[in-house]
Amino acid sequence: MDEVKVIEIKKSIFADNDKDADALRRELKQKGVYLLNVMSSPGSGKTTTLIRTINLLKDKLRIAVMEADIDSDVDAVKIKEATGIESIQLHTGGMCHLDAEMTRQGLAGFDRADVDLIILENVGNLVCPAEFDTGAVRNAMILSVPEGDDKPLKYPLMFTVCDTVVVNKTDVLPYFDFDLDRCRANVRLRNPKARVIPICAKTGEGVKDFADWLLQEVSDWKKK
Ligand SMILES: Nc1nc2c(ncn2[C@@H]2O[C@H](COP(=O)(O)OP(=O)(O)OP(=O)(O)O)[C@@H](O)[C@H]2O)c(=O)[nH]1
Ligand SMILES: [Mg+2]
Ligand SMILES: [Zn+2]
Repeated sequence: MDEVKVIEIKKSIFADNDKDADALRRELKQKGVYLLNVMSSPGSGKTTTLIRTINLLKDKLRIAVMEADIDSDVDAVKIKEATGIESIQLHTGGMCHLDAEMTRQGLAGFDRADVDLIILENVGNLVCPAEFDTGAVRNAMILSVPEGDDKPLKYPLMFTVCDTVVVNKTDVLPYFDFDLDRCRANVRLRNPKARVIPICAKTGEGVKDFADWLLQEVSDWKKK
């Protein structure tokens, strides 16, 4: 089994997270590193989606991944084994989200700095990760079909702060009364500009749409 670096994140001491996040965003811009923050409930398919996406993009972009979890290194190991890219595990010491200072501690753990894109898989949780700006250029979230199309109504902030909502596990649509159009309408209530991308990470269907969006994002941002 591949070995991955595990970083124990210390609780943040910064009082003003928004300021700290803006500072981190500026530092990353100077280094030319695009940070994407991916959030969702536990088990909605973040790691599976990232593996598929990275395998579509790794010849076009230099990518690294930070996996944040309360404990274990299973996700970082999975990413490394399935994609071959550098992947580090952050342990949040029980914290159910990452803020900008914690993200900074994780970023410091990378061996190499010459990457175009770092993807942060945030702790599985629809509530507080949405409250803390990590310093990412963009937030994306994954909603899986079994969770229901009403989640934008119940977790408004998550859907307000995310520009891209990936709807995963479309293979099980026949077994759930999840309506994609109703989901799109619910997402629009929270964020009229958000795009909804249906995928099946299990088979790979639709993942190219997400990968194409991300590739375009990174290249537009580099030109800014
Ligand atoms: N049927 C189906 N299962 C899927 C799909 N994508 C992921 N899964 C399964 O869902 C489970 C959770 O997937 P993960 O990718 O580990 O989800 P995660 O969001 O990273 O989970 P945490 O990191 O624990 O929050 C696994 O058993 C996956 O095989 C999909 O498109 N369809
Ligand atoms: Mg995961
Ligand atoms: Zn939290």
